[in-house]
Amino acid sequence: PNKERLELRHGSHREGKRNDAEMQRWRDYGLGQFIHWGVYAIPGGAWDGISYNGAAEWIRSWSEKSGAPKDWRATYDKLYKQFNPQHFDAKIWAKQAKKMGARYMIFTTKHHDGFCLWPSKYTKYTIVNSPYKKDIVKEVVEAYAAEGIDVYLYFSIIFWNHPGYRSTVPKAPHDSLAYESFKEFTRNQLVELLQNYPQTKGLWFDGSWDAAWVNQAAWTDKLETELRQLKPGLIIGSRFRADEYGKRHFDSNGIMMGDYEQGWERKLPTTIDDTHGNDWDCVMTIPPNQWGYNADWKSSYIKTPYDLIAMLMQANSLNGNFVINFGPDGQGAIRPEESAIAAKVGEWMQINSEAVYGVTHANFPKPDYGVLTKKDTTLYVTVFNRPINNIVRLAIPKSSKEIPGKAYLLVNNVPLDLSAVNMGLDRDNNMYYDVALPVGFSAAEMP
Ligand code: JFZ
Repeated sequence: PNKERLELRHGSHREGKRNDAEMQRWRDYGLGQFIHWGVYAIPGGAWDGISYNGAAEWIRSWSEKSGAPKDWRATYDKLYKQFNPQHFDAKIWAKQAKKMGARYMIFTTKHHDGFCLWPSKYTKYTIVNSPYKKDIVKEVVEAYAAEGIDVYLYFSIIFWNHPGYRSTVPKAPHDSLAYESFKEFTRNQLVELLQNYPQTKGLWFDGSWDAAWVNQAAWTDKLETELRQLKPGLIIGSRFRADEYGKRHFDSNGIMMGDYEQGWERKLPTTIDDTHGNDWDCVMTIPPNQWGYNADWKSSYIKTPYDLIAMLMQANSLNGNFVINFGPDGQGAIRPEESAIAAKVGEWMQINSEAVYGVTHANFPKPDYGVLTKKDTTLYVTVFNRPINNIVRLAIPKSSKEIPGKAYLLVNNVPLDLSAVNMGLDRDNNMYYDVALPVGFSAAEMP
């Protein structure tokens, strides 16, 4: 039965995909970089020799019940007085991201603790009052823009420290009043960021799950319109606001709110149907779930460059971008282990990036040995499970107007044997082609 469509006042602003140049540019990125940096990088997941059992950027919420030192919050809230990163050089980060092959980056201007890495006029809890003083957001935006990498600003709605912040719907009059001032503060900061950093391509919202925020459908709707007017072409994901029924990401009619789906956090779709035809990206940590710097890197599984490349290709084969997170330390240095991973991914991208940038899903049967991406008349076959007979078989739908003419390896452009195979599967809708892999070229060459 057809479900009745609701008349929504604060639902999605659009049906179907955006088709402007800015959004097409976003779609073509393929690979991005996330950077989580803030005062949480100073403790790096531990204090006084005791480890916090959670994501390092959440350490302020550490309770004494779960082992936090006495007066932990008061200690944390003073950490900005030691924030003076001596190794911070945004140009080094940007060059490394460029070498990795990232075409966009997302930077934490302010995480849940509320510490602003730019000199916001609207709070004292900013970089200006740290010993570092200089505008870090400006340095980052300019360094990445100089490398041709598009910058997106991460902004947490949650601000644990702000007197007006409420996580649940305010009931008492003084709470409502406080929250009104917090809303105005949030709006002012967003306008400030867009005005201060006109190179910004989009905003990446977080912490918008609070009941108090979800309850603000009319106001957040108006704010979204204001931000988009301020910066035509601005890209905002599905994690900004809720409709009047409190539905997030997708409104009560099931239509995505925002320009791309932000629900793929540390997870990936398996089939194209899982994506509902939406634009999306996957943001991924290198450890299981650490975004900010955690000094203890060894006690959890660290994804290998191979793991990340497999995810990158899975994402791109399903029309998504893949974003790898980095957590610089309290001095502003990206740890050597992360730099090594970035370098390895970059080596692979050096050879294979044309199978990543500007590609789309190839609407052919998915092979078991790997994934397919497509650009114009080129089909890219990324092989992760090399067939034991060294033959990669492609199934091309009979309805396809494109017939493989030649095959070669991206690594050296050497032509490979390609032959049409008549499987005699008369009721099958596919034609088959075999590509012989050279025996000397092995998966061991993968990072
Ligand atoms: C949030 C933050 O709390 C975290 O510290 C980090 O910044 C990350 C990128 O975003 O964590 C989330 C947000 C959304 C989901 C899970 C964790 N989610 O939608 O499943």
